[in-house]
Amino acid sequence: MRIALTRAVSAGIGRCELTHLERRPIDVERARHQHRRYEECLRDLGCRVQRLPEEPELPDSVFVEDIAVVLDELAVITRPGARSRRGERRSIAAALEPYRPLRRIRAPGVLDGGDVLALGRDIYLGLSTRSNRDAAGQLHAAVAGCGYTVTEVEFRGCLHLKSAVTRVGEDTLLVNPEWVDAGVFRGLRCVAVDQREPMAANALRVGTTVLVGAEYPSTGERLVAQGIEVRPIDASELAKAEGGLTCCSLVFEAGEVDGCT
Ligand code: CIR
Repeated sequence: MRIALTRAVSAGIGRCELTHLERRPIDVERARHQHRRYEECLRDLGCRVQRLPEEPELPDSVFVEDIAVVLDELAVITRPGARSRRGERRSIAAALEPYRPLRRIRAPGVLDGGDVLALGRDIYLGLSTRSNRDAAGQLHAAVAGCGYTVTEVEFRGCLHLKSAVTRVGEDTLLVNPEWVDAGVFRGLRCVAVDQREPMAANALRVGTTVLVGAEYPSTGERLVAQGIEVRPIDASELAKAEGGLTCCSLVFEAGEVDGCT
């Protein structure tokens, strides 16, 4: 069974962290409506949505992706780069514990899940204002026994690595080439976003379907032209908090896989 772990939008989302965006008022009810539609879409694609209750004191807590890296064999609870987000860990760890053995990133490491792009056994970690080399070493130590490699990636212009690149097919990535050098991801086909839609690269693949921001129709068309099934989804209010489509869920199979040393 495929689980999608989510969390209700915080009443405090207007006080979210912002790095590359100007602060604009966020309509909480509109954000909640969009978030519920997002969850419905995940359900429709066969996920069992497990929604954690709202955390009014944790403005960014809807962006659960940053708090854990869930692999088939284990989950790594991160140490978010923004101090204001560290209180999000307790409830995410409790929610994941029934499904996976847990490992943790510890100080001085910092890591946001949005910087982690796992492609099979190849894990790419974006070095950013939120994720550092110390955490890359800790992540490597946690997962090497399961046969994963961790490659550090430089990028620019956006918050997280997955703002710049996400997986949209078995061997296909959606990339904003202004923000990351696609040559890093050897052997994979890259589809570039329409340059008028720089934020479009954060797409969420569930099974063989890809959720793409409804605000980015031209990039969506590029994916359709590649034979990819696309679901446009409006997350424009959450985007004001600098969050995209991958950020709002942790999607994983319920059953863990044994066999790591
Ligand atoms: C933050 O700055 O932490 C939030 N306002 C946005 C986090 C978005 N998460 C993601 O891209 N994985």
